[in-house]
Amino acid sequence: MEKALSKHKRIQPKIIVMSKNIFDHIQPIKFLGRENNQPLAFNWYDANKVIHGKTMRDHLRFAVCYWHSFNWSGNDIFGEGALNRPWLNDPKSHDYALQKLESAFSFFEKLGAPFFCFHDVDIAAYSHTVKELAENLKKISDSVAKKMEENRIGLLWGTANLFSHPRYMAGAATNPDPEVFKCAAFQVKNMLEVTHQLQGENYVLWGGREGYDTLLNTNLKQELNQYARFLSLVIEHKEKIGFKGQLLLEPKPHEPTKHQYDRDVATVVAFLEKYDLQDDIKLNIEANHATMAGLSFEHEIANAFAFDVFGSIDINRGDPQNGWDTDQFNNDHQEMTMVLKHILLNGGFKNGGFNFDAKLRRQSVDIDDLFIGHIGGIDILARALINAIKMIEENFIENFKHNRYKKWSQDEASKILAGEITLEEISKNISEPEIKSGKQELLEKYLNNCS
Ligand code: XLS
Ligand code: NI
Ligand code: NI
Repeated sequence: MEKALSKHKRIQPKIIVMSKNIFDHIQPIKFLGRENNQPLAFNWYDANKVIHGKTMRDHLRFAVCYWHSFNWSGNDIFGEGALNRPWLNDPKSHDYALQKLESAFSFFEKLGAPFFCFHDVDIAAYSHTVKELAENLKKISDSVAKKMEENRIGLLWGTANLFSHPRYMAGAATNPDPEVFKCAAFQVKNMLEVTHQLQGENYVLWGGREGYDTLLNTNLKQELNQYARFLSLVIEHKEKIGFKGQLLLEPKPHEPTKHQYDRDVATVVAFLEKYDLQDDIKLNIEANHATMAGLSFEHEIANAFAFDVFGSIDINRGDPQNGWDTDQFNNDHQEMTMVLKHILLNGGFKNGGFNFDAKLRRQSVDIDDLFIGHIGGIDILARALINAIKMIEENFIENFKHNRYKKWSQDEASKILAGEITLEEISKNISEPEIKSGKQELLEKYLNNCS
């Protein structure tokens, strides 16, 4: 994500009183079917339609994120704010935080979002000290709870921003200075408690600056030990307060640091195992982070299921022409079909869902654009869901895979897998195997026809 609060770049026209929310003129978004070409309507996502035993809403469990949609002014490293987000004129004001809340919930409701996600600093009035941030967060949390109840919107996950403030420039839990570790611990304690109060389904710990810029000044092993200790403290506190949600780490290979410790699914699995954290922490997998790591999004999902660490998804995409976290709205229904297939075959989301960690382009200055971006992304998910269910029901690919591995469930091979046969015994009964086609082109042809 872009840094949530870089107040110096945010130059907006001053609007002193905001009596209405900025989405007042938008009607609730409806499903109008595939032939309709109105921009403010769903073509594929029919929330209450039951397919494969559940409504589309319950399959996808999508969430809108606060930071990109309501906390980002459209600034980038070369340019100032360009988007109309009036409440960002005075980030320190509690009233403006309330106005942001009003507009955000109006957006969620009109879009029909069942969930949202936020960082502590996204929702509370800006403060430079952690103590004041804690007060501001406390001050607004009841209003958030009230809005959630009124609009029947759930919290997919909460998280603490441990990367924007300069105190975190050398990491939060992995900082050489224990005072920074303590500030981070304080922030996570508070945000975990607020997430609990709001009945969040998960709590995310994205390792914002847990990594290094150069090994010249970094004790990598010491930092990993600190990180693991930090996570253990969070697990203990979660149990103490009785929070039933799932803790999630979010892999990312680099940005903002040149190397992030939670590089990818495999790296995080090794870390969790080494520090014996694997029973308490699962993963929030982000599409754009997977591709930044040189892996496909589907690979990261499949790997997470293989290692039993799948939790939730941050849905977005990068741009193949550059290597950074552009966080664009997802637009590849074929890739998403494969992802949905993995999720469905593994029993669907439990606590997780699809969080739109996606943002508009800086030139998308119309208020409608925020709706259109989300509608497009949700439609891709719905289309992929329909395709994946079709593929599962037709059973062509799964049946092919089943046959490809079926000898492993028979006789001698099943005993090899069960550990009942030694290398010597295997060696006594050898014959040359039959050479068989992997049928990749056939399977690709099938996938093309399905999606
Ligand atoms: C940044 C991450 C961030 C997390 C939440 O790249 O995706 O947005 O999801 O802290
Ligand atoms: Ni990201
Ligand atoms: Ni993310």
